[in-house]
Amino acid sequence: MPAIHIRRPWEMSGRLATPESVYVGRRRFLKTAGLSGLALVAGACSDRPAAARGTGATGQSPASSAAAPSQAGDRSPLYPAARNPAYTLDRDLTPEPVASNTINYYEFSTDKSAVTELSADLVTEPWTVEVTGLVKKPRTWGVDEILRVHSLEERLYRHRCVEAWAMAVPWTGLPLARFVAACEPLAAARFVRFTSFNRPAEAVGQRVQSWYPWPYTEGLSLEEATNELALLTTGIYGHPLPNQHGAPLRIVLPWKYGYKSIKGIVKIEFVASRPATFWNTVEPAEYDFVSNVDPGIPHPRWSQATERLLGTGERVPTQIYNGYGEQVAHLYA
Ligand SMILES: Nc1nc2c(c(=O)[nH]1)N[C@H]1C(S)=C(S)[C@@H](COP(=O)(O)O)O[C@H]1N2
Ligand SMILES: [Mo]
Repeated sequence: MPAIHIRRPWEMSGRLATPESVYVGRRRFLKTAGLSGLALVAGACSDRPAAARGTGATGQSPASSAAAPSQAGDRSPLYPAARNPAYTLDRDLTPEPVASNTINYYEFSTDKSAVTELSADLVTEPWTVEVTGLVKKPRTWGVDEILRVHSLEERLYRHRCVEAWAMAVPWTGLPLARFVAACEPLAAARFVRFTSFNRPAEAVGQRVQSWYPWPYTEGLSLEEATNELALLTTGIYGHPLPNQHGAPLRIVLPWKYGYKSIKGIVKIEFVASRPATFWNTVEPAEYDFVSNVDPGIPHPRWSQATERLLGTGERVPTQIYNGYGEQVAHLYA
């Protein structure tokens, strides 16, 4: 760490996690650390109503230093957000250049190393998310409005793709549970359905792979969506999401295979019955609705017993629920 930077308690990295200076780059880290100091001051005298700031589904106040952006498009002062120390890792963080250039995002390409370049021109500002279905508060939200109402936090999570590669990443977002609570689902709502953008003009993978059932959709039970781990995500590595990681809004579900963590969300719908999903529609025998990480259930075409860490290539045993059983096992008892 640079000697002049004194770490605040919320910046402490998880056990064995790589310091921020490694993944952000020293100069940019110093810059963002400075901005974060300003954000702390601004946050303290923010004009957001206290009620609107939210206390989190668990009743704990979110550990965040983030201030509200002053206008649409002004998102970067929110980063880096305060790290929630509850989520620690048993492995090093994946270096950002590795994580950001090995990407599944079929709207752009099935070539993991091509997605970053091909997604660069997706227009993400302005961006709205329609909340609809069985809720008391249906409405269309601008992403910047969401960020004005809800404060952000950073979490270090393991990520496990169904293809048996894995990484560990610092995400920035807000508990999906808090967003869901603000929508006030009706008693009849039992599932949440998420839909990604459908813009073949901007997404070459949607143009040339017309056999896929675009747009990409995913779904969760309401209990899963309101589990503490489910993160409505707007940032990664201490800055807003780049397009390849699902800008400006995605979810992250660290106990499930990566394809459940849908990117580029434009619609969140509360429904009574289990919705169809993209991969389950394409290949139902290989990708089920629940898709929890489970080393004991092989994919029909390969074992899930171990995973390969991006960057080092090291093979490590896969853990049930990707190591998050404490938080989620009760959902499947
Ligand atoms: N809309 C959309 N979301 C998606 C995908 C996709 O193709 N389209 N791929 C999924 C898969 S398989 C994985 S592993 C992760 C990878 O992206 P990440 O590295 O940004 O998490 O995104 C998931 N979300
Ligand atoms: Mo994946």
